[in-house]
Amino acid sequence: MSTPLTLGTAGHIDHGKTALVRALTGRQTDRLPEEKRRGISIELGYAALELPNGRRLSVVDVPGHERFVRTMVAGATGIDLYLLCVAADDGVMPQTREHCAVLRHLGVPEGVVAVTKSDLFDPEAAAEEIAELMPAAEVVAVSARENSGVPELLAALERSAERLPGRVADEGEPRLHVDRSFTLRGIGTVVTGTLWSGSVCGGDRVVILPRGLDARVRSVQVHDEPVDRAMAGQRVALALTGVDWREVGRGDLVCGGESGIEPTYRIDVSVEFEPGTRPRRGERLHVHHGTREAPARLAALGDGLAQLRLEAPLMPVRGDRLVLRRLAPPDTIGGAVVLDERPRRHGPAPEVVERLRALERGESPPDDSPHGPGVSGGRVNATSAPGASSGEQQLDTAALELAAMLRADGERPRADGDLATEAGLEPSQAAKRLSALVRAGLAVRVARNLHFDPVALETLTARIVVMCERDGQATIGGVRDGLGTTRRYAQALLEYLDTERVTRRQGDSHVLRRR
Ligand SMILES: Nc1nc2c(ncn2[C@@H]2O[C@H](COP(=O)(O)OP(=O)(O)O)[C@@H](O)[C@H]2O)c(=O)[nH]1
Ligand SMILES: [Mg+2]
Repeated sequence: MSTPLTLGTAGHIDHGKTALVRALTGRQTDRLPEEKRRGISIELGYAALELPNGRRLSVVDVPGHERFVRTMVAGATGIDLYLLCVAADDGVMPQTREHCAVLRHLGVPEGVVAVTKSDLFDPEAAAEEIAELMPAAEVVAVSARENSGVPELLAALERSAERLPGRVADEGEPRLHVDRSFTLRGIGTVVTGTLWSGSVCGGDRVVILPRGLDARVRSVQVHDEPVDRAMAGQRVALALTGVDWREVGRGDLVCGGESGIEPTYRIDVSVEFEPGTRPRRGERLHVHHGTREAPARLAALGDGLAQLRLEAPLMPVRGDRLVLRRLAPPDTIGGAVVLDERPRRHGPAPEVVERLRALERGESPPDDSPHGPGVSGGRVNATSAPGASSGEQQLDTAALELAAMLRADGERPRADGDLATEAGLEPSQAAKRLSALVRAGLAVRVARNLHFDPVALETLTARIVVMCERDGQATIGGVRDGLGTTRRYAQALLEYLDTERVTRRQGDSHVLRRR
């Protein structure tokens, strides 16, 4: 059996990614009402693709909107090959470039470029721009409307898949970065994601990080079909017992009980920046790993090495790839490879560089010192660990519990007071932890006494923006009905978008500001 592979789409908004996935797989991956009506992808979409030679690929369809690059990164993480779509009439656009940078820094070397909409426009000019941007890639002109170019595209994907080195079967402990969790009647908690390494089968004990929850795998599915064992490279759905579906979500890591992976707030890396985009000294960046992200500051160590000091935990392993994004103006500015996932806090020094270079070569340095503080047994449990300086505050279990509640509440989070009661905290203690979560990017304060999970808020924002684009404006009543929510949430969201300068109030309605 050939090794399982996952294919991810990439490319600017409206460049025909979702239409092409549909032409290839028969599956409509846009599911939200706004996605269907406006034809804009907001969430990740999934489908299975069987190539003519019988090889099966998992397909992840990503959004192209500039606001959703973090969703794109979460979808592109763990993919083996890309399908970059460039519209013949538009050519290379900003998110074409940014998605290419993300793919490069994630280390996805293989894939095919489709010049889409070639029924509308001669694909030649777009093909020339692509040759400059991705000189090594095969380029195929297609039209999803006329279903032309599809056999050629499939053949190019087959060739691309064959060039991949292929994974070693059963490489180590299982690691699955969760992109969704939900509950199914009669089955219970289900999480999905791409299995990065190892294999999983029913009965396995797993740990869910960063909170360190124990669970057991009840059953495993790949593309809606039950399997005995899922292998690295497959998109997998795991039914879990021992955890509620609301306790797990996008950004979490499901790993083997013996993996030894622990959440960390510091990572030593080798970095590479896009031309002309070095971060300013002390600039706050976003570090993306797996389906999770954390704000961080980068301390240069010299010689292309750096220490990332994180404000929220990540769960990387040596050799993993990270994507570095700038917040304002938002853009992907580089990538990094993990050399030490739990270093001490240190600055530039010859012995630091020497040690990291040794790790990079795969050697374990003689003085392999004990790891940094603050985490043990896979659980984050120190508020402020000894050795961590101010500005490197770590989140305690109560904070992570509040974050998990917000994530579970999704589009309708309970008020701050109810969060405190549920967690058994005094309001002032809860407020402190909510502020820490906001600083760490794990919660967003939307109104007095109301916080949202950032992923849920991003989707809601997107849906409201799409409504505004469609109707020219949005009202409280319109948002309430459109989102199927209550007046209270609709009002809080619109006022929040005004203060964030996404929209502007005009009488009783809110209109989009020009970006
Ligand atoms: N004429 C033509 N229109 C297309 C083609 N592919 C997509 N479209 C249209 O372009 C718009 C955007 O397509 P979509 O697949 O949603 O783009 P995405 O944002 O990249 O996923 C939709 O209105 C599609 O119907 C094509 O091959 N030819
Ligand atoms: Mg789309």
